[in-house]
Amino acid sequence: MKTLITGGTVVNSTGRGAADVLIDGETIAALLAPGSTALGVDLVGSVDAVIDATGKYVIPGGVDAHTHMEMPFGGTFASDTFETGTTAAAWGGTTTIVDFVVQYAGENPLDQYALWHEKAAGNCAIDYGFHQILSDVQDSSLDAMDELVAEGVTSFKLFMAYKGVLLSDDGQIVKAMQRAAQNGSMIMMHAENGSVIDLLVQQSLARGDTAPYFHGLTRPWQVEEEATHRAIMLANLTGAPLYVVHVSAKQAAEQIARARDGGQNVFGETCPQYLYLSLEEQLGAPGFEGAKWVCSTPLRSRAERHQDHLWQSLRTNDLQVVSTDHCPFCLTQKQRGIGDFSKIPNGIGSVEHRLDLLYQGVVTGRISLERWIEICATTPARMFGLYGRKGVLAPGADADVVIYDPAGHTSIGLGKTHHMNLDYSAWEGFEIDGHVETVLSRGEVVIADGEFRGHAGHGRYVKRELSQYLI
Ligand code: DUC
Ligand code: ZN
Ligand code: ZN
Repeated sequence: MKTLITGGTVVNSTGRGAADVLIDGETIAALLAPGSTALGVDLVGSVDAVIDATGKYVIPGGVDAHTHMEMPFGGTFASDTFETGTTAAAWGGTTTIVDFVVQYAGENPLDQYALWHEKAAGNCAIDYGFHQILSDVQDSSLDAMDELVAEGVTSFKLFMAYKGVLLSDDGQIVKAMQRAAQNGSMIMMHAENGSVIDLLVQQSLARGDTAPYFHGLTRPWQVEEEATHRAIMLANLTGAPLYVVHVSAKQAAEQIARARDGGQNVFGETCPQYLYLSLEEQLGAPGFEGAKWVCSTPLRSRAERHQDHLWQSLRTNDLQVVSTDHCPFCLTQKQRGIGDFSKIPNGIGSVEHRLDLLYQGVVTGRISLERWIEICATTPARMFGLYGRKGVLAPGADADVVIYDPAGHTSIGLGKTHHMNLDYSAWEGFEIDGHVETVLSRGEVVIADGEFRGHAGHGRYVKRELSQYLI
């Protein structure tokens, strides 16, 4: 099957230009000067399908490097399955996710890895890879790391919070970092000081401060900055590369910037919720409403201008990636925490909206068009060993292509554009300049004319290489 996308402006992280895109089977065959006779043949007549992208951007499919489909958490499971979550991702122009295999204390990492393959295989609408969460790191976890790297799981998330559930102490973190330094893998860090949070939570509940807002107040920026700094120091000690996930505090971003300026292999990710939403407006919503936005790290104060600082850090490359940390829980699940915010399952659902939300940064002049592609597709692909196949429109790459209409419009919310398995939208009422019009995954049209045309099982496991930032 050959497809020709004509008349559009191709945008890669390196630049933009008018070009036609020729797709042969699952991969991109050529980028051609506009006009179907560029090779001296009538291309339009020789292909099976022609897609007119006149006036549109033709961009690489988004790579969301941080999702939690079906994650067991807080006594329940994230509400999107691999099928519903990857379908919603496709609607939003994301064509690859990297999801987290969860290993809780006491579980075998390799068994969990096999379990995640069972959950995902045959169910995904788009391609997927895995990172592995390691909790309470043991010596056996270290050997598992080597085996997992051989399986294409080349990054490991450790937690400095959630004691007794996910947390590894500093000695355990150092052991895992030492192994990562040896086998070339990336350490991803949930950087919050868990002991301090646990104390502040106890004190808050004892005072009767039980509403969702206090989730934010008991995880203040100081615990994020401190843990980020500690993680950077431990990475420095061991020589391991470090990728700090879901950075929300400007002070944590500053720690990352400082480490990078000092020459260390430290990288930072933020998420749309930290760029747009706030402690005051969302977490502080009346009654139990704020539970919709309980996630960790928490939303930060707008008065303290964390959001502006994160946008700036994205523009200046002090932060490199925007992922979603997609971890949706329905209101019925969030209600476990009525009267005790610490029982609200942590997470926000955004996998469908990342490209649209970040495109608003282009519209408002915060980032360039090319930077939009870089932070949403190219860098996450390169960071996690997918580049070449994913994150770029070039001959030989997988034909994961989005046709984005800058003159289009997207109204986010339930009953509008919402395909996540979630009974509310954390983004209700957001009006987007721009629209994901057509999406191809490995050459197959999965979204077109306002319809999902893909199918569960199209998405394949992608065995990742080592981070291409370290070679
Ligand atoms: N943060 C969340 O909000 N949800 C899942 C895990 C995490 O670290
Ligand atoms: Zn986390
Ligand atoms: Zn996460």
